[in-house]
Amino acid sequence: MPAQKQKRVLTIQDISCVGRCSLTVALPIISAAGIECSILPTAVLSTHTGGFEGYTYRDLTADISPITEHWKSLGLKFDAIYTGYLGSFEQIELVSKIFDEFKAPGGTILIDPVMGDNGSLYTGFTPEFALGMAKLCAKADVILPNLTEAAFMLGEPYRDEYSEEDIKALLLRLYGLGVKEAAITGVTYKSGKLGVAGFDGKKVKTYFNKRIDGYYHGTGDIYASAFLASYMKNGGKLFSAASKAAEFTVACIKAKQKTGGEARYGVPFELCLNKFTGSDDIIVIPTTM
Ligand code: PXL
Repeated sequence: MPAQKQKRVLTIQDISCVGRCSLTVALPIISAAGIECSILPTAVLSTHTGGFEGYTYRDLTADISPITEHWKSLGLKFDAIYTGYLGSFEQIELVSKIFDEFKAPGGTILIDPVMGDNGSLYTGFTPEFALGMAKLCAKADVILPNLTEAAFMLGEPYRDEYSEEDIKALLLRLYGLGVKEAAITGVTYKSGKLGVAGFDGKKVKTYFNKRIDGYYHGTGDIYASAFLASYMKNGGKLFSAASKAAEFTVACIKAKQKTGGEARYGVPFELCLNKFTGSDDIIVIPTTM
């Protein structure tokens, strides 16, 4: 039997200590899928910024280069590098170098350009930063913006309504940023439904679920983490990963409806991990690489 190697991911985003988003969801979800998950925290916050007052923010930009220098001395490479919430132009520059230096041959760069939702940017982000993120996307294999992030990255006004044709055109413009594949989340042109629309460089496909009203914090990060896990397991199939991640996210939202609790504390994805690990489609079978 040839030696078998488990896949190893690096995810780069903040640690929001409380509030179930960014690293506190990415690490358990990717790990549950049987993939080794290494982390590079960009900042430590007492809570995320969406709905809490008085949160602390420790910027870790100065630690990034010493950490990556050490990794270089170890000869580390990653089968995928997945970025989420980044806090500054300097971090975008550092991440761009990390892509060049640490992606294993044949590896995947996934950018979730976490910056805003429902037409507005999160606290601390500017339209200029969104354009910086768009530039970084030229190095991505896959990007997963929501409609707000897509509009800001393209320097376009956010609209309250997007038709099917609008979404297709948006996907093509995102592709024009230099990405290989893109999926837009939060697509609503089918009445009573919420979906994701993907473009793999050849065709556009959509996946819709029954729309669940309300705001569920952290579900974008849950979606991206589940997407990555599924994408790595299935050999890089955009549409299948996009729909599996949507199913998992919907399960997490349904669990929140059962447990209740404030939206700002996120959704109880922990209660759904068994579903995730239990699926042959998602567990990673070690590959020869
Ligand atoms: O879930 C996205 C996210 C990640 N990290 C931080 C945030 C947010 C959204 O508000 O504030 C720090």
